[in-house]
Parts: sequence; C-alpha cells; structure tokens
Amino acid sequence: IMPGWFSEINPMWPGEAHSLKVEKVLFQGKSDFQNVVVFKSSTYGKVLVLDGVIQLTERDECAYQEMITHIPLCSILNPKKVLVIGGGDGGVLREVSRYSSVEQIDICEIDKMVIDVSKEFFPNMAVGYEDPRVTLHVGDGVAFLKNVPEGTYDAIIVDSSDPIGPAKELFEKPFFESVANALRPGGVVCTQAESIWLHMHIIEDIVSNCRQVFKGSVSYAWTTVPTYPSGVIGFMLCSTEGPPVDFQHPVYNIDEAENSNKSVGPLKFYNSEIHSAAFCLPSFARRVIDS
Ligand code: AAT
Repeated sequence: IMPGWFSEINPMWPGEAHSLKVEKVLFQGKSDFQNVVVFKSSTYGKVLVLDGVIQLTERDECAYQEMITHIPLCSILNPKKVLVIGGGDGGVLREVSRYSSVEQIDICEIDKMVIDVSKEFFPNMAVGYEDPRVTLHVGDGVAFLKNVPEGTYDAIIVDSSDPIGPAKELFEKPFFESVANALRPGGVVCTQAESIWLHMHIIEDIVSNCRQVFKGSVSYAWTTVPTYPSGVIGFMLCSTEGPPVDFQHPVYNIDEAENSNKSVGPLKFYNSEIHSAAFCLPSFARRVIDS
C-alpha cells in the first residue's frame, strides 16, 4: 500500500469500502499464507491488515477481543483449559490471562508472521504471550483440533479471519464437529461470525451447522467495531450437551473480579450489561437466526 488512504476493498462487502488515512507504512511482507501489512493510521493507531482486510486497530481492538473472550468465559464458572484458534496477535490471550481459574491456555495460529509482527508492532496485544500458562502451536487450527483428545477444553475461542483464504474451513461443519469433540460436556465455544448487515447468508449457515452439532445452547451475539466492515461483528456462542449454559446471563462478573494479570490494565469495553445486551438482535436478524 501507498501513503495516502487505505481502502478495504473486498468481494465480501461489494460496493463499499471503509477507508483510513495512512500516516506511515511500517511493515509489508508476504507469508506462506497471506499478505501482511502494518500501517500507522491518523486516527485509529496502528493497523494490522491481512490480504487487504483489517484485522485490528489499536483504538478499537478492545471491543472485539474483550467481547469474543469474556462472553464465553463469563458464561461458565472456573474455566481451566482454554484453546484459542487464530488470534496470532495475542489480544485474545491477553484477555484470557485475566482469569485466575485458568491453568492452561493453548493457541493455534497458522501464520508465524502475524505473531512476529505483533510482537514488534503491537506490544499491547502481544503481551498475551508473556503469560506462563500460554503454549503456542504454529499450524492450521483445523488439523490441530483433529488431534485434541475428547473433552479436553472448557472453552474454545475461534478468533479467525474471514472465510476467504486460510480460515475457510473454520466456518464449515467438520470443523465445528471437532470443536464439539474437543470440549468437555457443558463446555463453550465462541467463534467470529461476521456481520448481520453484510453476511446473513453466512450466519444462517453457521447457525444451522451449529444447531446440528452442538446439543447445548446456540446463540448469536454482536458488537460494534468501527473499523470492521459495516461497523459491527458477531459471534456464534455454542455449548455442548451437559450442564446447561445460558449465554445471555453471565454467571461470572469479570469487571468486579480480581484480575489475575495486573500487567494488562482494566477492561475498556466489556461489562456484564453489554454482555447481555449483545444477544438482543434486530428483528430482521432475529427472524433468520431464531427460526
Ligand atoms: N484478533 C485479531 C482478529 C482477527 S485475526 C485472525 C487470525 O486467524 C489471523 O492471525 C490469521 O492468520 C488466523 N488464521 C486464519 N486461518 C487460520 C487457520 N486455519 N488456523 C489458525 N489460524 C488461522 C480476525 C479478524 C476478523 C476480520 C473481520 N473482517
């Protein structure tokens, strides 16, 4: 990209493109999986772009990383083993590290360049890797999950890019089946589930796959992220058969709780009220998702 403006042009959101003013291009590289760019924007801090798609900005990453992490983890009590798929920047790790109950945090990110770039340019996200409970696996999340013994994890967070490129299979039914297998009874998964404004057809497929695979609860939540396409992004929350999980009513209050990792600072976005509110859907989305 050139100094000037970055526009996020992509067939997944035809006819529109959000733009950010570029102050300086800090990194451009090509990994085995994707093009990796970091630039300093005028108003959103540093920005990570993969294959032309914004993955995060320093200014609004809290809205995404806190919601994708705390909605599932506050819906169960005392999570001990947590798996993150994707999320190579470390932001979700940073959020998981707040829980003192957690004993093991595994992460499987496909692209080592994302991890290296994050450690160089996004220290507030890469701080997640400093937690001694974290084990990093560099590889494909689909293959990783196939080898996880049944019932291993209390929670799995799928912080994945869009279904064009290396994340394609992370939106398909066989992947959800391995997720369900890797969770304990009553365990929870939260996956990045696109925008109600742009991707109702994708969401409809995810919901229908998840209803078949997960015998506990299946719910859709969403949040605002100004630099994601259409300014909103959603999450698919599912639990396996076992102790029932009511995602809309958190059983743990992380904003009042002691923060086991003092180096990451207070929550910026998530609280118990916004957790519950995230499940209120506009009527057009409710018709598709709840039908
Ligand atoms: N937390 C930042 C938000 C992201 S990052 C998504 C990550 O998923 C990327 O680092 C990418 O390399 C990784 N990834 C993609 N495919 C796989 C795979 N098969 N296995 C493991 N990791 C993978 C998401 C931004 C959402 C953007 C919305 N438009």
